[in-house]
Amino acid sequence: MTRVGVIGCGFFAGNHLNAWKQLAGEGVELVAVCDMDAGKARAAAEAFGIAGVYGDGAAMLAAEKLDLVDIVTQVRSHKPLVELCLNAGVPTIVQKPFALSLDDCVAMRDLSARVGVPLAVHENFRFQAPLQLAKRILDSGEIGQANWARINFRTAHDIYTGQPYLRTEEKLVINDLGVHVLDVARFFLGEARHISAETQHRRTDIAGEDTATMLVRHEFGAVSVVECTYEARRLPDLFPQVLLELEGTRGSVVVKANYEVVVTADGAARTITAEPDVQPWMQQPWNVVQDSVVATCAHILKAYRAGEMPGVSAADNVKTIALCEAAYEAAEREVAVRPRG
Ligand code: NAD
Ligand code: 89Y
Repeated sequence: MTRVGVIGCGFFAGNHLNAWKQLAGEGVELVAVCDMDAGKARAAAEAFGIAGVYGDGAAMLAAEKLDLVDIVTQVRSHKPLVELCLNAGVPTIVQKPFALSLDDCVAMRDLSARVGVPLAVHENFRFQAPLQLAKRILDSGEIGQANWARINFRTAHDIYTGQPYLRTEEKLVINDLGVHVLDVARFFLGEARHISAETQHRRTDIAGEDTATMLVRHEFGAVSVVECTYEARRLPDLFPQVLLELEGTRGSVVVKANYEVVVTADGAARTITAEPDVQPWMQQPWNVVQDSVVATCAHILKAYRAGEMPGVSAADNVKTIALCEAAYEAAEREVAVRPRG
């Protein structure tokens, strides 16, 4: 049995709570929730039948015997909460973005190594069902060595009502979405040698940039074009699907709208549909993300139980954050930038 406590019961936490509940069959027990807003903690506890309700992470850790803490708060609270959990010896997961500065991410990664307590980042977009299928096809060797990709997330879905804090972030789209799509670029093509980026602030009633068009040269020579925007006014709006075009020496994998995956290998093409596993608690248009939350939780849980590093470990995510930092610098200085580390 893995006893899980969740810190943060806001907009996105319902997906984590539902995911852990869905994993009950795998031996997960949701035993405690915590939110500094007492009403939100109580509401989550009632909705999910959770006995432990707390307004403070330290109180939760002192009172409960937890095997895993899942932090689903906004980014500025991540470092103190991660430190609290790791110093209490509890394996921890923290939502994206890991932190706003690379130095803070490195400090959390290093603390995890020093105290010998695992830390992972809930980076879920690479777990979207069609991307997982594309990765399995790539790993099978069917399309040969991948050497070019285009990854995009283009939407004008109203994200600001559910997440009003996004309106006031002065660095918006790379920190909020770039973390996902640059992570996907690393997932398929490996580490980045350098990145160039153009950012745009197309919507005038928000504080930050809402569009980023990035070009990555990867260590092994591959190139990716990585795009994310909250200001693409087109229908159908595919929020929150990530699209992918991946080309290799023998063929390609293209993830199109609505989970259609076209695989071309040695001159022959076939189409597969990689639908997310839709559960009754999920709703459109979020279900591909909600399914990826379950997959991310299951992946990290399995790795922690086996004493292994999850694919989305803190050490892995530091490289995505380094790429985001380099993208902001590249856009500002109008040059290609090598990520730190
Ligand atoms: P939110 O503000 O709606 O909820 C956060 C909750 O955390 C609030 O209820 C707040 O009271 C609580 N909180 C803050 N500090 C706390 C502390 N120290 N102790 C206890 N409770 C505390 O935010 P949200 O929209 O749910 O976003 C949370 C995180 O999820 C963000 O990092 C966001 O980027 C991320 N997110 C991820 C995805 C994804 O697909 N991976 C999607 C949306 C949001
Ligand atoms: O904050 C964003 C994320 O991480 O995934 C989708 C989102 O909620 C809005 O685009």
